[in-house]
Amino acid sequence: MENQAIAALWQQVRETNPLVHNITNVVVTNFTANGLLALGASPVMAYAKEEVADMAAIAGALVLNIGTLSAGEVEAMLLAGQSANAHGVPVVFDPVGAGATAFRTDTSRRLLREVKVDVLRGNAAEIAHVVGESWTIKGVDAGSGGGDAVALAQRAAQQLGCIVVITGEEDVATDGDTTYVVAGGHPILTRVTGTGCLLTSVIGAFAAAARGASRPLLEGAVAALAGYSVAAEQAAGERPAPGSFAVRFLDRLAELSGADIERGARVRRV
Ligand code: ATP
Ligand code: TZP
Ligand code: MG
Ligand code: MG
Repeated sequence: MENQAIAALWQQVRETNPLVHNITNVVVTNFTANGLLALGASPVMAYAKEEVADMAAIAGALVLNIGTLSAGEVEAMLLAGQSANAHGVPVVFDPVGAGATAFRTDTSRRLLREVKVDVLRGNAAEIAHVVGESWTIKGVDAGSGGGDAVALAQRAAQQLGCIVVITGEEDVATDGDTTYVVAGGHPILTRVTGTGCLLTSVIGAFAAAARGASRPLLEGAVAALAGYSVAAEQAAGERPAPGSFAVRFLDRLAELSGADIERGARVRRV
């Protein structure tokens, strides 16, 4: 995928201002809404089972995130997901902490069984546990499992029949057939909570934009990863610290130009 096509999708998000319906966790709600607004998307958080089907039906994308899940929220996610499926709205899923507890692992598998998920995004440990493989995990953080993230993503995509994105020092995005690796970003991202969750919602915005532009969803996911990494590098600067980085990162998401992406995006097909 060429950097020019990535820049065009960033432009598409800003021009089309897609509505992204998030059912996400209490830790990252505000950061996610601000990140999507900075990007040029339109966030909405709606959780009540009385309304989630209606909201998902009119959204450009639905993002499900089990970071602080409860039984009632899982019920709402199933209703929202099934409504999104019925209306052709792309669904992006972040299985936060899958593998850390049985409830998270079982819920992730149930959502993937009962909702047609278009893009699954997590760290390597989460994705491994969703598909029944092992990887060390510590709470909602990936741990230092080691292993081949590209091969894991490809196996998961083939098993689940969806696009799988595994993030870390380098990010992988694959539909099980075509695979991209995105380099860049900055380790400071791991010291600000919600940077993974926001990325999942940003992938939601790009899924909506890709669909609107009749581009493959895989390209949307890759464009999200690549621009996000460039924005993080710019925000980190010389001596990054978590608090000021979080603020500067929102600014860079808002101001990232097509030229920045064409110069800075580091995507390779493997
Ligand atoms: P974890 O809980 O393991 O931190 P996460 O859900 O927060 O996972 P990350 O894997 O941290 O998600 O990904 C969030 C963003 O941080 C992505 O853009 C990813 O590329 C970036 N990132 C993570 N680790 C690094 C690193 N060591 N160097 C550069 N970028 C990184
Ligand atoms: N606990 C439950 S959800 C959550 C924490 C700390 C946020 C995780 O965010 P991310 O983006 O996966 O780092
Ligand atoms: Mg992280
Ligand atoms: Mg996460």
